Amino acid sequence: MSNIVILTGAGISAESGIETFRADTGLWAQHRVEDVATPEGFARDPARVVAFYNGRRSQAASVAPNAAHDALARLEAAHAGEVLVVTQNVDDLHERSGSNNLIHMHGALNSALCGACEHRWPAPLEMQVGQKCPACNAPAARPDIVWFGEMPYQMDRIFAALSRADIFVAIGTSGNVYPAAGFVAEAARAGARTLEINLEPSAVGSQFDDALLGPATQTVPEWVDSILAG
Ligand code: BJW
Repeated sequence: MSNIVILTGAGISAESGIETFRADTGLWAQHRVEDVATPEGFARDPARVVAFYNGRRSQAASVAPNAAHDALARLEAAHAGEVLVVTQNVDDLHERSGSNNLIHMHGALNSALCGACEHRWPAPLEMQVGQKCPACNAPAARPDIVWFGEMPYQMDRIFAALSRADIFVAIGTSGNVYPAAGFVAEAARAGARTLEINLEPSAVGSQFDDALLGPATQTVPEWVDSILAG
């Protein structure tokens, strides 16, 4: 009975129509990271940041999960051991496909966070700058997103899962952002077999035991079928 930890990145949602970050025409080619994905950028120009995430939230609401998300939900339902999906994505396509054992380590578009008391509540489709927190009334609402320099969520739970993983798979992530890019080394140290699924080898591709190259909507269902076939 194997325990499987799966790290997903923007590539798994690309074929649903959500842009990745580091492609030539991706989000970081259109916006400066410092402006939209740092606490300093939010402090300088909250309207710009709120508008950026409002646009991303409405885009995510307009697309559907694809065969790769569906295959991971199928794996969780049918596999005898633990299946944990750790996603860096802030869209909700994994949960809409039926994945339940899921960690959003970089936050979620559909959540709002109070910058004063850390209360969380469902984000409206259009957040406003200075919206009041329903718990403490401070005008300090922000998108519940982990920006550069902030601590990703549920790291203790992720490292505990990596330490007991038999199989670690990274899907559609470029391996440029830490701590997620370090999970393959952590899993390998714990004795897991490691697999990278991507269009091309990532920045940390040489650290994986195996690679499956191709679009996620084909490669992920193929891999899930092979696991479920035993
Ligand atoms: C397909 C496909 C298809 C396409 N099928 N595949 C120096 C060394 C080490 C670390 C650091 C350092 N300096 C600073 C740091 C830390 C920093 C960091 O890593 N910086 C690097 C840039 C060097 N990290 C942090 O700050 C993190 N926090 C942290 O470390 O806390 C600890 C700490 C706190 C305080 C002080 C000190 C330490 C936080 C990182 C937050 C990342 N946030 C973002 C934006 C917010 C979310 C959002 O707006 O959506 O998260 S950045 C962005 O990158 C986003 C993503 O989740 C993340 C990863 O991107 P991803 O998913 O890999 O996408 P792409 O576009 O890069 O790649 C897509 C891949 O898909 C490609 O490989 C394609 O080939 C593939 N693909 N189509 C299969 N159809």
